[in-house]
This record gives sequence, structure tokens and C-alpha cells, in this order.
Amino acid sequence: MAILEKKSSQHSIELEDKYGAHNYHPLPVVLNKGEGVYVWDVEGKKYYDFLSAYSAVNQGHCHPKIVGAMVNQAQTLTLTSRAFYNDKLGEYEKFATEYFGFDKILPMNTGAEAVETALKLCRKWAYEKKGIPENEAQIIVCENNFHGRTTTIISFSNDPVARKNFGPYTAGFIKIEYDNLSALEQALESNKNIAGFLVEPIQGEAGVYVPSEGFLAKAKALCEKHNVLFIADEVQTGIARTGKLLAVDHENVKPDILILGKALSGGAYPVSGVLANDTIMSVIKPGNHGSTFGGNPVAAVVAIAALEVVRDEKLAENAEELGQLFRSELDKYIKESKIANLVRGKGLLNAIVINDDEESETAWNICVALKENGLLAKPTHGNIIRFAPPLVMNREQLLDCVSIIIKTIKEFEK
Ligand code: IF1
Repeated sequence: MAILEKKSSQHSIELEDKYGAHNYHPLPVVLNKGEGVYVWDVEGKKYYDFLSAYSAVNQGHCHPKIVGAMVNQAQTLTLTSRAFYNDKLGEYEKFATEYFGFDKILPMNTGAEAVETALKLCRKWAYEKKGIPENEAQIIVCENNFHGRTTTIISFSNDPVARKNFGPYTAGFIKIEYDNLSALEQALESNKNIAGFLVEPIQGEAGVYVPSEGFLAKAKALCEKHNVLFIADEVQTGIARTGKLLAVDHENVKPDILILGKALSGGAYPVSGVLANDTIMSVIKPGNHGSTFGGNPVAAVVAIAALEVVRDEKLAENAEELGQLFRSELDKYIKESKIANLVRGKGLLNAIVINDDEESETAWNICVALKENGLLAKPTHGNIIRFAPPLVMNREQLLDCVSIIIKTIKEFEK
């Protein structure tokens, strides 16, 4: 029996290895069921999910309200294209714009597509409203950014793994250090053709880097001073993850362009979107931009349900409270740990830095051990482990997870 069970995991891994492109290196666990904060592997072992599909599953796995809306709509009408109207898109657009406080939304599917949309919107605004000469617009981005995988987006990445040998690259981006206001000020002052500043309110892939307090608010003020659009990529940080609806809400910043994805659907379906006010969004005219699937009726009802869950179940408040608890419990342990350096983050987007170099395997090995102990997490950059459980977790579950994490890291203390 044990051998048969083992084989089913192994079989799935072998199929992916043989027939799938090798663009990932997953932890060796094969999942086939999820509910709330838990997932199960094909052998029936239950785990706490501490990745939440990179913060797409903030509302928990297979949330009945979201799945219900999706199934119901899927049996009625799935796709019309935007060549025709559908009766759900307008309702969703009204709901989402009121929810986030913008005039308009432009619906897309994936995060990268939404980032591309924001870049196009920003450039077009720059030429038609700001008056930058054609093809001269520059967008400021940050070092160690992660905004997706398209050729334009990786053009301004500085991660060689994501970027090398995919050139030639798209021009028109200026890179500055993250969390460096004087670098931003200098970039804004030295070039008249700056159209926008694209920023992650917390850098996720870079290792959950929280900028200094006041950075986002001051960066926004600098952008305003120079008539430059402040573009917040909240694909990962948005929708309650960091303890507020948006991570920019911690500093009461209202972006000119807001990019959302991931948890906009609670992980049920690819749904992304770009929000802006009329003065900006009005530059987009029929034919300028679009997507076959963007704004389809399934996406529309799924996103409404997903956002209702966030509001009705007070997920931002829960993330704030449990995040404080998580960091304070781990801080106590880290004080006496020789291997865990520090825990940082906001809400339930946190990371532990392992006292080790980026090339070392320790963080990976800890994640494999965490898996054995019933908790799934993934390292970023070798020595950093990201901890981002679904936001529907309760206090008791979180404390259980803290003890799994501490017990596991202790196995590595020498
Ligand atoms: C992968 C990371 C997370 C994002 C921000 C846009 C996108 C993402 C801030 C694009 C996507 C993902 C993609 C995923 C891994 C993942 C990730 F580790 F790479 F950085 F979440 F932390 N903006 N992030 O974080 O969204 O097109 O993927 O829908 O495997 O590439 P997408």
C-alpha cells in the first residue's frame, strides 16, 4: 500500500518532468485538494499552505462563495468576447471601482498583462496629456523589482535568471534603488520626459522588503510635484494581504494607476485589472488595448464574490492581527536562534531570513523539512523563506503553524 501511494506522487512528478517545459523547480509535493488554509497531497497528507499560490488564495482554497459563483456562471455563459456586451461585466466594473475608489477599471487576466496595460496607459497619457514628445517617455522602476514575465517587463528586471538571453529588450525604463527617495528625486529632476514611477509597495520576490516608513507617501508627493504617474503594482500586496485592503493604504497613498491580480479572484480563475480615474483612463480608445478573455462574465462574478469575501470576513483586519502575532512569536525564537536572522513583513506577507548565503541550500532544505512536518512554504533567493498563509486562518491555527516552523528550524540549529 505504501509503495502504491508513493508511486502516485512520483508518477505525477515524472509526467511533468517528461512532458512539461522545465521552467519551474517545485517542492516535491503533489497536491490534489484544498480547503481553507489546508491542502492535501495525493497520498492524503494534510498541510498548512503558507504560500497561498503567491497570495492569490487570500480567501482560502475553494471558498464556497467564490466557487459557487463561478460554477453557476459557468453553466450559464462563459465568454462572449468584448465584441458584444455581457450582463455581468458592467456590474463588476461598478462594484470594483466603488470598492477601490477609482472612476474606471480595465479588466485583464494575469498580473503581467495588467502591468503591461498600466505601462501602455501611462505612456499614452504621457504623450496625450502631459505632452512628452512621441517615443521619448521614460518610466522609473526599482532595482530587484518583480512585475511578471513578458518581454517588456523582463527588460527592466535585473534578475539574470529571468532576463538573460531574452533580448533585445524594450527601451524606456530608468532603474533606481528601491526605498531611495533621493534617487527618485534625482531621476525626476534630471529628465523632463518621465511619465511614471512603477513600484511594488513591498517587494515580494526580492524577499519581502518593506520600504522605510513614509517612503510611499513621499514618493507619491514627488511624483505629484513632477506631474508623473504613481503606479502601484499591488498584484501580490493588494487585497488584504498586508493587513489593509491595499499596501499603499498603510500610508494613505492613492496611486494614479493601481494594478491588481492574483487574489482579485481568490485563486479560482485568472482575473486582473488596472484602475485609474477618468483623466487618465480616457486616453484609451476602442482598439487601443484588449483581451479575448478580459472582462468575461465568469471572471466578473468570481471577482465580485472574491472581493465580498474579503470585506465580509474582515480579512484585512485578520491579516493585521495574525501578522503581529506571527512576527512577535517568531521574534522571541529568533533572539535565541543561531540560524534564523530576522523576520520581516506586514500583515500576513512575511519572510524569515536564514543566516546563510544566497547560494546555500539551507532555506530549501528547511522548506523540505517543513513539508515533512505539514507546512508548505517556498524559499525566495536562497536564504529567505516567504510565509504567506491564506487570510482565513484563525489564531489557533497560526500558533500551531508557528510551533511547526520553530520546531523545524530547530532541527537545523547546530
Ligand atoms: C511566477 C515571485 C510572487 C507579482 C507582482 C506582477 C506579477 C507578480 C508584484 C505577475 C507575480 C509571481 C509569479 C510567479 C511567482 C510569483 C512571485 F516569487 F516571482 F515574485 F508572487 F512572489 N506583479 N508574481 O508578484 O503576475 O502574470 O504571474 O499573474 O512563477 O512567475 P502573473
